[in-house]
Amino acid sequence: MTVPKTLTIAGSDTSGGAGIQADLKTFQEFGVYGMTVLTTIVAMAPRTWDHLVYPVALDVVEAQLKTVLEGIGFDAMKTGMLGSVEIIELVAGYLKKHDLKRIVIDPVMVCKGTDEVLQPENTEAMLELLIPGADLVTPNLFEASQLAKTGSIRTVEQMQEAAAIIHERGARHVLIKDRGKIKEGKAMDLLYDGHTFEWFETDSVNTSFTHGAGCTSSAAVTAGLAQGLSVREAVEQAKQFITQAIAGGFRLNEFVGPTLHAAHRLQQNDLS
Ligand code: PXL
Repeated sequence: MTVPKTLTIAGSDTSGGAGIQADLKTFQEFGVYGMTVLTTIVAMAPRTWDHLVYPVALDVVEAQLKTVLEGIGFDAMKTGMLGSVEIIELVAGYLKKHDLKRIVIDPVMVCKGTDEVLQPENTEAMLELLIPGADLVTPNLFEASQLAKTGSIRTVEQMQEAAAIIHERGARHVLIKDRGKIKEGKAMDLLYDGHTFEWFETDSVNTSFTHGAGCTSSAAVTAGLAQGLSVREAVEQAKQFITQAIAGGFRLNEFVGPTLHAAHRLQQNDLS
């Protein structure tokens, strides 16, 4: 039996719901083998939940990249929080050098709850260095508005316009994800391949326990690509998975509630 191999190049979310933890849990749920290159460690102040972000030293990131890219290989990979322009440059250099395929770029800019980009220079570096080689870019509405340099996105037409602009920057597919802002009560995701706008629509689950949803959804698409699905098929499979994970979202403490990665295999009774 050949086991599909996936890689995530991302940050560690100490609280376990997002980042590399979400990616590995998701890979496991799909039965694919997960590997990691850790770029940043995020800890939280216990009384305020202010995020403390510690980038991993560049030579340590490089040693990890070499381990996987030169020592093992993969069937599909994704990026998450990359932490600094230097890390983005390093990762982009390795992806190019090895002519890698099935690359998902999740353009993480902030953690949930804030609409302020911590490091705007990272957005520019992602646009220049990572988007052009991506098979799929998976921004939420906010990240899409930053990448496309549009104002805030509120309508179906604005979502399509942003997808087209990001596609122009060199991504082969763009998946923009929304929950409730475009159409009340709906989670509307838009996939654009340069020719067709395709909508994936579900009822929006009424919960604020969605921490890590973006990471989980892009990891689910990555797992599908590693299994040999097309981008479209992988997006469809991931949409079902993330909808269930959000439905199983739970309170971790007074500040945060993550999605439940195992939700798709649990009965409704187990979740309530
Ligand atoms: O959800 C965005 C995100 C991504 N990666 C890491 C994070 C977070 C938010 O907390 O900590 C490592």
